[in-house]
Amino acid sequence: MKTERTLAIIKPDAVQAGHIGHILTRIEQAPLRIVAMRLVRLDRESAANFYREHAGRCFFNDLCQYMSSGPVVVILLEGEGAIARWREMIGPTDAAAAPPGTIRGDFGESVQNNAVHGSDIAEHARFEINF
Ligand code: DAT
Ligand code: MG
Repeated sequence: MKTERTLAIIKPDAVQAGHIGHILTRIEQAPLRIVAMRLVRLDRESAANFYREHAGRCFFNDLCQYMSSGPVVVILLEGEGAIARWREMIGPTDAAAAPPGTIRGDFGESVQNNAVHGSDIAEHARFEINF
């Protein structure tokens, strides 16, 4: 399998709830390599740009509001098949339906407040890392 880079974000709900350490532990135990990491507060415009593929969806405004509601931890990850592996570790989008053992299942609350982001495909990973 080839070495890839992907973007992870610990979202405002998980930062607020004090789950940064637990989620970083999952990353280190995977193991995925942390290449860069930063605590940032996104403004609404940056959140909208980041999620531009969803512009026009009914949940878009709430999503941008939520993503800019508090600090997030943005993490550049690297590892073998990192894109698919990270997606597997985080679980399905709806945290309420995500199985125990997945990050969203263990630390998320709902479809919107789902604790973490992960790039879904290589093309999006490239955009998100540059972002
Ligand atoms: P994922 O984050 O699993 O890649 P996505 O790209 O379909 O999911 O959606 C991006 C984010 O938008 C998701 O993490 C939470 C929010 N979202 C998606 N579908 C939603 C819905 N039906 N209601 C509310 N928020 C939603
Ligand atoms: Mg997505």
